[in-house]
Amino acid sequence: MIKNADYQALDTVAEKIINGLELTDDNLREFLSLNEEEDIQKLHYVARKVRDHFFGNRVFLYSFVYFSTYCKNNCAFCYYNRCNKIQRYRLDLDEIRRLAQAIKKESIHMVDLTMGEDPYFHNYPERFIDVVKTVKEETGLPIMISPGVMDDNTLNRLHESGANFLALYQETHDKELYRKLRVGQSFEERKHAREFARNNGYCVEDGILTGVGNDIDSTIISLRGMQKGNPDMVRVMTFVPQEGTPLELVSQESSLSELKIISVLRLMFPDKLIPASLDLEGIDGMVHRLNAGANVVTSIISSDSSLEGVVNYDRELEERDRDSRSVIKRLRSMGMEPASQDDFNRIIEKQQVTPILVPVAAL
Ligand code: SAM
Ligand code: MD0
Ligand code: SF4
Repeated sequence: MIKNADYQALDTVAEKIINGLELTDDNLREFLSLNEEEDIQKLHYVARKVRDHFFGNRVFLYSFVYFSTYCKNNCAFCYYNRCNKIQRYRLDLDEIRRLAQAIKKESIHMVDLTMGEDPYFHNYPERFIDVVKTVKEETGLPIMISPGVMDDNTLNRLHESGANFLALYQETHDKELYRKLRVGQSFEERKHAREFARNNGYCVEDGILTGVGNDIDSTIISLRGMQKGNPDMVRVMTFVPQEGTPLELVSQESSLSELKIISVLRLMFPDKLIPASLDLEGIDGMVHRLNAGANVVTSIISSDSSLEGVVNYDRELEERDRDSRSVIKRLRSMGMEPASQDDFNRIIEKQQVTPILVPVAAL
């Protein structure tokens, strides 16, 4: 428990962060090394103070549509890597349209269209453009795309078709660790796609994994790497070992480290979007992540959905318990509320008005 005498000092730290104080690497190391429960609670308290200054008790909600689990890549951490002998699916346009009609009834701010790097779409990008157009038509909502690495021209065409947000997580900005995680995938290409999108009208999300061989120094490299990219949204997810993958025998880290990193992200990105993913520990886990300073709930799936999450804590459960109604009920029990759609649209539109850097070649 935090002592009353400490609150004033903690409020002063929060004030300084709100007024632009930047954390040093020593600060990051100190916060990431915290072990005592009381000290960790103080870190979460300051993170909540900073978040509440910019967002109040308002939370954003994203629904998650994993519309194809085929993938040509071989990420060591991912259940859907091409070498894993699993059941896969690919939704057709009618199924996606019906899903979008159902999503329209949920109270969410954005639809996250996610796929593996499925050659069916990557080799014929107009197929993915049709998916984005269909979901935009049916929902009228902002759209996040999580397609993996796409070329500049395709990103521009997707933006013109209604995609507002690109989620493309580096996993780590520590190049040595990157090579072991995103096997055979170019670090620079992945980084470029996010930067190109950011400079051409998209909001972008970067993210890292923890519990995947990242020590504190490696984590600091990733935090600074994300900071350099100036993303609109930043995330951290605890690595969950997946059957049939090269890292399946790694023991899963507790979420304590993820919660500390969420709070550190809040202190580094005071007014940005930071998600509490339902994929890891569902709605109970959401509470801890919001209390650590997150302000978005992601991976919302309707209770009768048979679609995958990414990590799927609830794959075996009869009924998914991560629909928007259950999420909002728990939010309200914490004194939090869904934000308005206007609040969210203002964030998206703010990105649109930033100067679009015209690639030199086009001058
Ligand atoms: N194929 C797209 C891509 O790789 O960018 C989108 C797929 S999904 C959104 C990919 C993300 O989920 C990864 O970038 C990683 O951050 C997260 N993820 C995948 N497998 C995971 C696991 N086993 N544990 C935790 N996070 C995982
Ligand atoms: C989530 N399952 O937010 C989703 C996924 C992709 N843009 C997001 C990792 O947890
Ligand atoms: Fe494919 Fe994405 Fe999974 Fe990597 S993380 S194997 S690119 S679905």
